[in-house]
Order: sequence, then C-alpha cells, then structure tokens
Amino acid sequence: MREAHFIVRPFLCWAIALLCAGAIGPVFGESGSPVEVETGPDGVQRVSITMDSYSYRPNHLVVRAGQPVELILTSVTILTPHNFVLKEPAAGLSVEQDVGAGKTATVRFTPTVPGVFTFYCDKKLLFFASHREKGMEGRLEVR
Ligand SMILES: [Cu+2]
Repeated sequence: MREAHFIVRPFLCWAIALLCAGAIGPVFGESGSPVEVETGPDGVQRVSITMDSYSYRPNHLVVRAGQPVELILTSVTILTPHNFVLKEPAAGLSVEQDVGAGKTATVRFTPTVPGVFTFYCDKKLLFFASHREKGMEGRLEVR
C-alpha cells in the first residue's frame, strides 16, 4: 500500500499544478489568440476590451494602418483602478486612459505605422509590483 502512495501522490501534485496553471494563466495576461478587429459601417475599427486584475481580454488586437481604431475599455474590477497606456512616439501613438473600477472609457486613435506595439497598465499600489509586472499588458498589431 505504501508504494501505491508514492505513485499516486506525485500524480496528484501534477494534476493540481496543471489545474492551477490553467486557472492562473489568463490572470497573468498570457497571450490569447489574435483578434482581428472588424471595421464598422462608419469606417471605425471598434473593439471592446475587458479589463480585470490583471489582464486585458482580448490582449492581442490586429488592426489596419490608416483607419481609426476605437477601444471600448470596460473594467470589471470592484475596487482596483486600471489604465490603458500605449506610448510609441516613433509610431505616432500616444494613448493614456484611466478606467475606474467598474467603469467604461473609450479611446480613439489612428495607427499609421505597421508594427507590433505593447500596451499596458502602469497602475500600482504603494510598493507592490505594477499591474504591468503582474502581466497586465497586451499587443496591438498594426498591419
Ligand atoms: Cu491595472
């Protein structure tokens, strides 16, 4: 019976570790599948993004250069404020938008330079790690 224990226990540990990794992964901003943002009848590439602690969903957007992009940022947190920072001066991008807990904010910009740019949340509480360091970032892919 003792031997069976040695076989079952490591297996259980792995099973639990895998389950935890699956549950924690998205929270830490693991890159999701690229989402090709659709262009509305008004010519605006519009997409809704859910902000949580500490993630953006979706967190990989694909847009076209030269067409306006509108991001509808909705925070689903109860207390924690978040923001959306996309600063790429070389590509002419400078977006910074605070989104209070449970609030929605909209930003609009027109990317002109193709490339893959990183957006993130730079909020942080006191001496704790910033939200970005906790995985709250994503990619804007301009084609
Ligand atoms: Cu944040």
